[in-house]
Amino acid sequence: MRLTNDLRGALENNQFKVYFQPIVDLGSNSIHKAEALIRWEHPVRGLVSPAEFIPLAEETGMIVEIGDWVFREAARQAKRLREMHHPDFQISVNKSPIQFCNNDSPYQSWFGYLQELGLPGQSISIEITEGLLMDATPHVYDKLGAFHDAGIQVSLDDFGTGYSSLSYLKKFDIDYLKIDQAFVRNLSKDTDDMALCEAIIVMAHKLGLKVIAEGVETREQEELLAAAGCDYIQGYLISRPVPPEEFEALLMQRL
Ligand code: G
Ligand code: G
Ligand code: MN
Ligand code: NA
Repeated sequence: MRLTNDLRGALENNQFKVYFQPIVDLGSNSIHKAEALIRWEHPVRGLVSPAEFIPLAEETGMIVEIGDWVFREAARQAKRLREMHHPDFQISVNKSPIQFCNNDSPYQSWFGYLQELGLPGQSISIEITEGLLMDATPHVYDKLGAFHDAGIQVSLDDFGTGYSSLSYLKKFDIDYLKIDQAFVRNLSKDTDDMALCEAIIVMAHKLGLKVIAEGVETREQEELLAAAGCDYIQGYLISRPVPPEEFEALLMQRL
């Protein structure tokens, strides 16, 4: 397929870019976290959504190399933001389940790269989905354990949309739950969604996890989530994912 062929050359031809979306700490109203989201600037098609090319990258195994590249970009940005803006700045990176099955996943070299940059593990968090934990092999346990030992934090992405058996919340060391935007979208009208968000937040806190709500687009949603005790929010209300230069400008404006 055409797009798959183009994808092969995209890394060498510098067509990928990592954008950053701020995550606001509701307690202090400050930004010391962001999610890294890859973008593909295709020479003919323009911006191609990761929703379109990440599945292709997974099928072809290219996700391993692409994921490695995203990690390095994110780590470099974390270093810069820690020096310039906030000493505890943390960037979260999405990890596809394929990156856990694959034996040649470069994750060991990630720890080396952090050391090279003089960054502690806490400068990075990885976002995984419930699907990965549902059919977790010993291999997955080992890798998550290795991340944890390196101080890298773990966020459970799209929480509530998978087969939430919840038992894995006990089995794995997870630091953040990210409430999926599906529960946030109609928060001000749908009392069921409000009940679900409140229950997720109470449960997470009792288990010692912090909660990040995704897809926050309105002030009203922010207020409802804050009242429910949510720790962090992310969404268009604060900013869309933006290129690193723009992200830095956004942080400066808030000072
Ligand atoms: O960026 P957007 O907001 O359009 O993201 C669409 C989807 O692509 C999301 O599910 C997101 O998690 C995924 N995605 C974005 N960047 C990355 C990445 O670097 N690695 C992986 N595995 N998925 C990503
Ligand atoms: O699967 P994951 O949660 O990593 O993907 C996040 C996706 O949600 C990205 O495509 C990102 O661009 C998008 N996104 C981020 N904030 C908002 C928002 O406030 N509203 C909507 N509709 N999408 C958002
Ligand atoms: Mn994510
Ligand atoms: Na997410």
